Amino acid sequence: MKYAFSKTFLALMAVGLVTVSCGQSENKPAENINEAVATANAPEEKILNIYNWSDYIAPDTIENFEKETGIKVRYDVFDSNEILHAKLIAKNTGYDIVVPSSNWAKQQIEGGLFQKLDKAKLTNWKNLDEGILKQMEGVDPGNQYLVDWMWSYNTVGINEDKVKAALGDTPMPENAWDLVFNPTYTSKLKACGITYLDTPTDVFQAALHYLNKPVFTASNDDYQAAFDMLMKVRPDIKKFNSGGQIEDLAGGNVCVAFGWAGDFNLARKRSIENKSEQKIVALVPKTGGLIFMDTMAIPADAKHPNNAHLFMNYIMQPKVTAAITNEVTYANPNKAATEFVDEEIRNNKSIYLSDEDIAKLVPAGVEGQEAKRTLTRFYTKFKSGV
Ligand code: N2P
Repeated sequence: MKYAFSKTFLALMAVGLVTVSCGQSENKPAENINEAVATANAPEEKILNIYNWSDYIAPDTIENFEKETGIKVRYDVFDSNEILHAKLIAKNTGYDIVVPSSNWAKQQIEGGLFQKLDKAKLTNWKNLDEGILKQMEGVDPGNQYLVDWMWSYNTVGINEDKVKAALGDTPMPENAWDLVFNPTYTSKLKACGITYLDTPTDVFQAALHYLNKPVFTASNDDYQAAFDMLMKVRPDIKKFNSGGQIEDLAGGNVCVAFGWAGDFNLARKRSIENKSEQKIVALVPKTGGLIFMDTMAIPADAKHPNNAHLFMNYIMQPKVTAAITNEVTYANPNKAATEFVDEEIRNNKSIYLSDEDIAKLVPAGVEGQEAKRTLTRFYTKFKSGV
């Protein structure tokens, strides 16, 4: 694969994603036709409230949008799907755009938490990669609710020099996941600092993958096995922290992380910018990582849906999306943006993966509610370490 998703990748994304009809309830009909027309045409106040992942945008993305449109943006950030999901189900988030990962978005669509996109307002839709759109139908039939933001995968990131020094005579493992899940390695790496994402689902998905078990399982025994394995490395883990990994790696505070590949590349970039020059690398495990795709959606009760559409359409401009990729080192789903992506990023094989590596990624799936409760219970015990 060069600059867009390959067929292999797209086929993978589809596996495990069951097409379902959406459960969005219809809005209460307007009393009469005049009222309906007035509502549709009512000018919105020039405000837009966005809730996105931390470190996921270029410095001038919002500023340029505000200049172009006169719309004032409030931009808040979060670090886990769990946090966003809890807000969405409580309703009245106050946000007009949120950015869940696609597997979480599937459940949110089914739960009626989003409103349909008005494609007539999204004139830049044509720039999106057709293949991705097709695969997104696995979570969003007819591409009615979601617009891709960026994609990457969960994996292991290292500070190469510090890890080699901490391992001493022990060679690097064949399987990169050993660095965070095998006590032979973690006991040595403990000295330079191991950090994990602080989300129950991400940690258990990766642990199940390492154990060659189904990643999106309903089996209590599977979660128990993952928990037992995780408890063996628990004493060696220094931190549970999602959004802070970039800074921790770039500052040399930790040497190994279980986290997002994009953030590891960004940590390397930041360490070059701040002249600490840490050799931070996103490893592409031979056994594969776990793919994610983060998507923009408009909450059902958003107060500024028209402004939300304007923002989505603005983001879908090739240069705007490319500038985000160039800043945050995540691959984007905009085909027309590729020519504006820095060559160094386009050629980075841990950002734009090879076909072979893509074929090894674990496709996004969804745990049932009961399974989520089980793994969250196990996670809490694991994190507390008792
Ligand atoms: C960007 C975080 C990516 C989020 N800093 C993982 N879904």
